[in-house]
Amino acid sequence: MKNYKVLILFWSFLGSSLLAFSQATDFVSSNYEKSEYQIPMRDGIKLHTVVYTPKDQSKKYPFVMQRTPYSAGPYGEGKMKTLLGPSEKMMQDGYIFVYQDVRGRWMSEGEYDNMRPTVPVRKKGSKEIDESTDTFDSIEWLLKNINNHNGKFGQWGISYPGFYSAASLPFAHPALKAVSPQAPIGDFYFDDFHHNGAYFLSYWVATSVFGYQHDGPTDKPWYSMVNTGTKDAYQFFFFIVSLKNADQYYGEDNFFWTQLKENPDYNEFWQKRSIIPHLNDVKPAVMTVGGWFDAEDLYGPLTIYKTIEKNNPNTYNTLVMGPWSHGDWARESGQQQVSNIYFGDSISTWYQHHVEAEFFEHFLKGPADGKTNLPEAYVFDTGNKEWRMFDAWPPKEASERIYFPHANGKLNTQIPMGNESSTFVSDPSKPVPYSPDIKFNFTPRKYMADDQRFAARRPDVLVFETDVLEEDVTLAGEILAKLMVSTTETDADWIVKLVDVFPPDTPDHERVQQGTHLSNYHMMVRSEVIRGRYRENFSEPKPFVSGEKTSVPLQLQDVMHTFKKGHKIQIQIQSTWFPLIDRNPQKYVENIFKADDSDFIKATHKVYHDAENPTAIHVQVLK
Ligand code: PG9
Repeated sequence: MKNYKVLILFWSFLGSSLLAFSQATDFVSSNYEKSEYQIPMRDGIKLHTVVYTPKDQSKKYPFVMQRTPYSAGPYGEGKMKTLLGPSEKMMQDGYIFVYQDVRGRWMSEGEYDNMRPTVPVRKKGSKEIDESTDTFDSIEWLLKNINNHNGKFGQWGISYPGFYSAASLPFAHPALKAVSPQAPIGDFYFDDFHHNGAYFLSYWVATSVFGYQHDGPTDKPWYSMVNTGTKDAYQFFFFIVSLKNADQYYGEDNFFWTQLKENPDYNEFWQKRSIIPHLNDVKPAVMTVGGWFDAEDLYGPLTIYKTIEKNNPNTYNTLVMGPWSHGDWARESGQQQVSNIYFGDSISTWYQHHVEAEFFEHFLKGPADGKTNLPEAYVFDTGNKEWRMFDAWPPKEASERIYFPHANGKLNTQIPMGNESSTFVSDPSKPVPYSPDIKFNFTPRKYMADDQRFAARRPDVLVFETDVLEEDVTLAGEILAKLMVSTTETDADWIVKLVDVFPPDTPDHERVQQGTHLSNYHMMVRSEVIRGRYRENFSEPKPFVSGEKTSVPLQLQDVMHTFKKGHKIQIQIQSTWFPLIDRNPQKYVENIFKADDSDFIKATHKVYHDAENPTAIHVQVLK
């Protein structure tokens, strides 16, 4: 009987999906015309640009553009996208939607450069290019060559397209009025491929996509993914041991793999690729969007928003942070859920209609006076599961609180007495998994709210937790872990996790994954790593002195989370996180990408809880 039911469910799902697909395609082809252009940039390189214009020519429309490395296709006569723009709502509202292959990708000419550096100064008549000049030249051409527009441009994009949106802000074209960088990459040393100097091994397969130059405009992929031969990433990378053994998969022709290996420190190569230093004199209105459980780009949205706010006090600049994984806000699954945590129904649709569409409507079709009905910060409390509105982010009304881990496993606001410490053996040959699941993904995702009991019960993960809370505790804003540590060796990674421990009587909902329950669930709220050699300076690595008590400050990304009465606040500290990140040999070597297998050694680490200079977790609390 059960199989019969599954079969009915499958066919009805398939039927409704096909219906939705055909309705969407029908809507686009019934209401929009598509045309394709090779737009010349100031240096002569042509960028392939696909333009969808409303058939109803009774009114003039603004443009809304996306620049992407992931293809502006489908290409060719009569082949249409099924969805135009950030949402169905905006597709139905009517805009001229523009999709462009960025330089060096797909049907565009030129050479690709990951996170292409922004040219810091504009010299009149110069042929120097960057993503901002390519956007400027494209807007200039489209204004002149596309009919029936109202002279205003918007831009949006998620992830890499989010970076291209943010990269359009320096020296923006005057017609560019509204930009929404969504999960934008801010800096590849703190987003995606690295966090604080630790290489994200979980991005290794993606090096194929961004590591090869195409031979010229093409509508077919020019790269291929590595066949790893297994669905178990932990197994695959475990047997690779040192990253130099991965060279068998990526040769010299993978320019990005070479760049990653040759630039382990935060040097000029990465610094000049960050968009953060260029967010001055921003003229367009900006609405930055991100997800609290975005495993790919969380540094980007928060840092871009804060930097624009700091450098451009008179610019319309707002932030939306929802209960989302990477890009969830662009799709509606009905029930918004990350890992096993359910946040509510139709949250993405509500955002698309009442936030995103409002922003673009106001600045591209409306009064554009900044008097939107939107707050400075629309932020979802992932514990109370409700939206909050603030007139600043982080909220001015939050105050600092310091939690101290103690040798007895407690976490509280009492400064430790005495000279105690917690000790564990960190063994690269038995690294702590970053997830309880067996998988091999293109990029990490689900772990951001996974149950952390699998780790808490290991001897190489230190666990500190409060007593059961007698009242709600709301964390809102930045978190700084001031670790006081030592190691018997000369290098170490430090991972800190902030965990919400649910009460034992928490009931399951029907979509909890097999093998766990919400009873006593250890929900990951926030986590972060620092490669210890960069504790003083990301550009100047420094070994540890064996046995010497050392300060390691670790900034975790912001949170908005209420730990409810009856829950516990838990901190976990560990030194391996595999294969989310690569393994630290724990013996200091010049470049970990080139370590020998024999360099990987066990180490005994200490975390200090002494009165003089204790390990401390600084949080911001909303009363
Ligand atoms: N930030 C995402 C990513 C960049 C590079 C490699 C893999 C993923 C993204 O653009 O989706």
